[in-house]
Amino acid sequence: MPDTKVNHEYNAEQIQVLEGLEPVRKRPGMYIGSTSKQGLHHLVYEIVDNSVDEALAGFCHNIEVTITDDNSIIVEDDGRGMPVDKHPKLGIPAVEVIHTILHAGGKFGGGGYKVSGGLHGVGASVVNALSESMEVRIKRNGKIYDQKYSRGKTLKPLEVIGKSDSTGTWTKFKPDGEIFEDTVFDFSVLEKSLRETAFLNKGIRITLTDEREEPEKKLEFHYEGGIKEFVQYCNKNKTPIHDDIIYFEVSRENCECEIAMQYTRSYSEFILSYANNINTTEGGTHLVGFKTALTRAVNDYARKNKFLKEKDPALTGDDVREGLTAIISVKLTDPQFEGQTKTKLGNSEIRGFVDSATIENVTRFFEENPKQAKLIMDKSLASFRAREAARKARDMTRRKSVLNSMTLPGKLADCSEKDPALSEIFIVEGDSAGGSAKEGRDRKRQAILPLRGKILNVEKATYDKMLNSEEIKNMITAFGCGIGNDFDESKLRYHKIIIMTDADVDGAHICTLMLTFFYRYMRPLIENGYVYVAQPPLYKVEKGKDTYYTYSEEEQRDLLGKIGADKKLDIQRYKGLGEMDAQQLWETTMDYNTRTLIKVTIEDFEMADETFSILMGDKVPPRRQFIEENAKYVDNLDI
Ligand code: 28F
Repeated sequence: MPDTKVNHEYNAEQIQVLEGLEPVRKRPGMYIGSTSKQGLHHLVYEIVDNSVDEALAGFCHNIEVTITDDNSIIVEDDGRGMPVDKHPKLGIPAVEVIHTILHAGGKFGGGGYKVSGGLHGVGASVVNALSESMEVRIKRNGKIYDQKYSRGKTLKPLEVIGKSDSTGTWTKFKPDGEIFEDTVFDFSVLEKSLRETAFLNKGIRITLTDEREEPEKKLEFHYEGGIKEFVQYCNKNKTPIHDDIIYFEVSRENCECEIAMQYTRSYSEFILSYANNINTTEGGTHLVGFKTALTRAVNDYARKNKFLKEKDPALTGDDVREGLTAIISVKLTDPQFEGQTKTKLGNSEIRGFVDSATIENVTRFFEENPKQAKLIMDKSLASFRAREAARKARDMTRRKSVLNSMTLPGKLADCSEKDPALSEIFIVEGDSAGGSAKEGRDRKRQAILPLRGKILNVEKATYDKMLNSEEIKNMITAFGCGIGNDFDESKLRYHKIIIMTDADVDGAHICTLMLTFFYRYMRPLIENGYVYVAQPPLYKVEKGKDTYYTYSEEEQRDLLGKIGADKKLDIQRYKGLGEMDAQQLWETTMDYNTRTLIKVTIEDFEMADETFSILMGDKVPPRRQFIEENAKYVDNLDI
């Protein structure tokens, strides 16, 4: 008997090969985050990232993404083409290894650094596992190679299907309906992601085509200016306070840092940070390095040039970032992602790297551009002074105990229920509607706070001006949860805050003004789903003794079609809430069993911030265009 013991020990890679892609189909969320729409679109980013890697290596300049009419995706690049030579150990072509073995493609560990990757470059094999069909065509060595797969399985060996004098990789995949409940791609989601990718990788040309449209819709993203143009794009609805976009990039052996920034008249900061093209929404060491260095740079320059006197306290991070739009992008070989959603950069060495890059370059910009530096100093000082004034105003109002007063506003008709989870407050436009709402409501659980006319636009008001607005103070007092840094959700007195305004443009504007206030000073109210918009009826239709209410033009047309216009119809188009009596307002808009409420959610920070800047900022054309495009009532007011 041979005495050699058969070694049944498999190493990790061999286990991976044996397991194939089954683990991916069993727990797709582990690899692409979720199987919702977000996960579906993640498949595209994985494939595009492979082309982006090829571009970052300097071999690919064009990436074309196509949504076909059956919701397949085609991604094509003009890189070198995936390798097709046989894998020494596995005996199959490299392209097949990349598509059928998990974490294959050698993009981990060895070779150049992986500078991109959705959920950190799990790449083509995961997409293959989650697609009912996948095909790759490679132009390389003067030939066109082709291979097809399905649900991670190879359908037939790699074959040559033609000749070509160019190189590149073409991939087509159709997501598996057994994995994804919804396999319809959203053009705007891909548009946003590909535009961002183009900004983050200057010079790359990315096109997105939607063949489901007639004629087909096509967009191209190409930014030689990279993140400088990203800052311009973010500021398109804001007013910069200095001409140049501050830009610098610093490289070191294993990492590079690129930063673009510009101050605007806005009162809020807008900073996006990326690591290897991944949007680090939870921040991390690169963002911390940038923020601390910027605060130091502004304070040092302010003191040195006498913008700050010796005895003045230092400007805070909030002061120096007020109105700042900035893009921080770092690329490194071994990114450590932490946090709830793995979008927080953990590499400690990056903090010092970004800090020194920032202090050096921002200080140099100030010294070389004293006029622009002065504008920035003035902005930060104005923020400091407004904060000081607000602190005094807050102290003063605290003395008057507005912010956490026990005395509720006189105009509030409170409810008797003391459990916030069962209580709701209607913020009603106009005294007459307020009167009907008070009369028609459920006094146990429904409170009414009438608002008189438009409320202050907090997007353009300083803190102390905001605190002087009667309407704003009434809402702060009625809600009981405080604002800004003092916000305490546990003190919220109502778990439904329902905005009830007229179904016309004025009403929409008042609703937006209120949402702006909530977004800027009580953002968790929106983030945690406490804010709703009431849906009053547009029409009342009476036919004989029957009364119907409709809530949209479409519903009205359907109703008229259904009940027919044979007998006399009495149709009333509601111009405002005030035209309804208490009973009608109750049964159409407030009754728990018959009303429709729209929950307000923040779909994503950028979109919300852009929307508020368009609607509430100081540039008129974008606002007019936005309202024209969106004035019709949407099903779910996703801001
Ligand atoms: C539509 C999707 O996937 N493009 C790609 C390349 C090029 C090379 C490559 C890819 C295995 C471990 C290195 C070619 N020649 N588009 C794409 N283009 N992968 S994926 O190599 C993968 C190797 O890492 C390539 C010489 N070196 C690299």
